[in-house]
Amino acid sequence: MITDAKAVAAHFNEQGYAVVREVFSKAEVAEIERRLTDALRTVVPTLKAGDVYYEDAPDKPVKSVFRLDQHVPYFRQLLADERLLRIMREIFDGSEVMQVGTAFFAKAAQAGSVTPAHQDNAFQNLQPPEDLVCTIAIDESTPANGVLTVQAGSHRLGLLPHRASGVMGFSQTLMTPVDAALYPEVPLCMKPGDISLHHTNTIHRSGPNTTDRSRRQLGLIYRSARAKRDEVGWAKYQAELKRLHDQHPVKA
Ligand SMILES: O=C(O)CCC(=O)C(=O)O
Repeated sequence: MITDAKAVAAHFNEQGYAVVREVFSKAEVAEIERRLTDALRTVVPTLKAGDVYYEDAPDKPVKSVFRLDQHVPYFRQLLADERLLRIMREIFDGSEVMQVGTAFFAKAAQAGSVTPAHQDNAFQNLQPPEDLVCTIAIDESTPANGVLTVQAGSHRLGLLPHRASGVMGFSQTLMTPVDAALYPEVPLCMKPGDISLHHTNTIHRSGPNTTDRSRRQLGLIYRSARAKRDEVGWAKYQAELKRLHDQHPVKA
């Protein structure tokens, strides 16, 4: 239960991340899981490159799916969950909260691949950087199945230089690693129904899934209405994305 949205916002503002336990009940997680399974069967096969990515493994399991909320009303409703919006209003302190969209990360059993270290703002190009991902755990996450790992306090560094990663679905990675002694790595180990939040400038990464069980997480992206896109940075990122997609067909 979220009892204190102010405390969550204070931790988030200080550390660039927060974890809140048991926000969604078992029944709610089962419903999210059912809707995802449904969408993976009906919607995902129709999606264009850039909205879905597959792992480079023999059976090509789904790696990530973006903007499902534009296809399935259930996911739009999930973005409007009042428990989550209460936290967002505290974090974005007085600004209108934009419900931007969803990002599903499947991290399939034995096939889920590495997410290179990055700041989401290298993709989003927002100023001020008032944007975050609220991640709902569908499966338990552990170091062995590729837990999402953040560097505490790194959101205060601003947007750092990135380079092309060559990784489909995460086309940008940090140019230079940031000292983990100064900005300690925190694995956001979660149980189904827990949520985590990370700031758009918080450095994060995840390892491969070496286990027999998936590590599915559904990200919900929220933004303050104050955040505006830097169109030059955005155009540069879009060009890099196009180059990557031209080189790799959807199920490559
Ligand atoms: O699930 C992952 O490994 C990466 C997730 C991520 O990069 C994000 O939510 O911004």
